[in-house]
Amino acid sequence: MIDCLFCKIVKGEIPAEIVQESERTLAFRDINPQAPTHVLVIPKGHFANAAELALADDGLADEVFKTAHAIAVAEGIADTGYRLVFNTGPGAGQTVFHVHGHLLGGRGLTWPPG
Ligand code: IU
Repeated sequence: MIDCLFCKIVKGEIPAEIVQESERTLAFRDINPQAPTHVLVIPKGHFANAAELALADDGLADEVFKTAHAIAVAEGIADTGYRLVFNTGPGAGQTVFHVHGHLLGGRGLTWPPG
């Protein structure tokens, strides 16, 4: 998608601190981190949100989940606990409409979220 910020990151047109890359997924650090570990995990292909991704290609959603967990292990937060959040829709705080999982950890996380 031409004007999609995360598609531009996938194409290397906008810089990002890449954490992990596979044929179909990309993970990079959030520019405005909300926790010591705050990584965004995305499919390289454009899907607006989590629902669109799961309906279009649930195998790819699976890859996104597995990538997030692998990064949690690599960052040393898998045992203490981490949060994987997919804000879906403006009412839930989604601002970039290319599906992304926020992997958050490295500090205590309270519930419910704001
Ligand atoms: P949201 O769930 O759509 O609100 O999350 C979008 C995230 O993308 C948010 O945490 C931003 O800090 C992050 N982000 C980024 O990492 N790089 C960018 O160039 C831009 C936003 I714009």
